[in-house]
Amino acid sequence: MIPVNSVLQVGFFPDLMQAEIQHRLSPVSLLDPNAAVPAGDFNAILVRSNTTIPESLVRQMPSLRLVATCGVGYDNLPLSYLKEHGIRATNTPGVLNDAVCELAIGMLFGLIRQIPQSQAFLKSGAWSKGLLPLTTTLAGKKVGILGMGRIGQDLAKRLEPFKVEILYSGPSKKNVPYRYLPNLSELAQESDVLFLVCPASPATNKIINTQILEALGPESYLINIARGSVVDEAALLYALQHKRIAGAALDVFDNEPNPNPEFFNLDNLLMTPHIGSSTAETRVAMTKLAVDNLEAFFNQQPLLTEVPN
Ligand code: 8YV
Repeated sequence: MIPVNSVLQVGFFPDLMQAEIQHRLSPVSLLDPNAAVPAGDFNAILVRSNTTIPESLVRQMPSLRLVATCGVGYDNLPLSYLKEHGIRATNTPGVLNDAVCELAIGMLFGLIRQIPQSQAFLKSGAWSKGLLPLTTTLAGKKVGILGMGRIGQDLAKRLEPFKVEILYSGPSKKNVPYRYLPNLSELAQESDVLFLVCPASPATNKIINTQILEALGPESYLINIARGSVVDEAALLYALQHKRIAGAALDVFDNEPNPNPEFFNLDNLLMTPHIGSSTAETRVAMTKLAVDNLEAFFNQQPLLTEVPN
């Protein structure tokens, strides 16, 4: 049982997620995380990973003991403040891997086979007048993955049948049958396609910079399904504008939901508005897991998926 008025729900949740929440608890809603906390004695926050919880908000909540974020990423939480004050946090790993990997594979082929450009060509009536430029085959290529965690491993398994060699980088070697390259520059140099699947953290902030993009080179592609902060966007913009890399696919950006409009003018960039986990099944599963964590907390049971902090 989750006590009435014990949970502050911060930010907007789409209908399907909200229905799942209402079914199981009666939160007090605060749409704007920068607004004053409504009167009440809240023990927990429920939030989505696209809403940042400012430290100023949690400072107003002396009884806060748990923050449950609906998302695998938790860069939206003021982790050092939470740690300092013994406030625990949960996220929703695992349940979104399928949706995120499916999008990643879709972006890969959309990008290298130029599916959006091909549809535009067809719809424009140009088919009867000319030919599209030839694209490139994935088979036989090397695919790099930065971040061989849960999602990275699921993505690698899905890539295997495409007859590619899989390489990866990250802070440590994993027990996986792929070649480990601790040096990101070397990974970029060897990869024909480089997927970013690592968590956002101070260590990965703008880790994809000019040097890495130059190492990737004019024949290779970058795909970011992690967080915008992992990429130095000015460097990427330059690399795309000057064809220093072959192309990119981005599901995530700095300054969401208003990415830099200079990205909109590029024909070697495929963009989606952070839809990695946005399937109905996945969003329900994420909400369920977030609420399961709240329930475990209020029932004094072990948390199901606690954020390491
Ligand atoms: C969504 C995500 O943006 O899980 C994450 O970390 O980035 C995505 O699933 C988010 O969860 C929206 O609620």
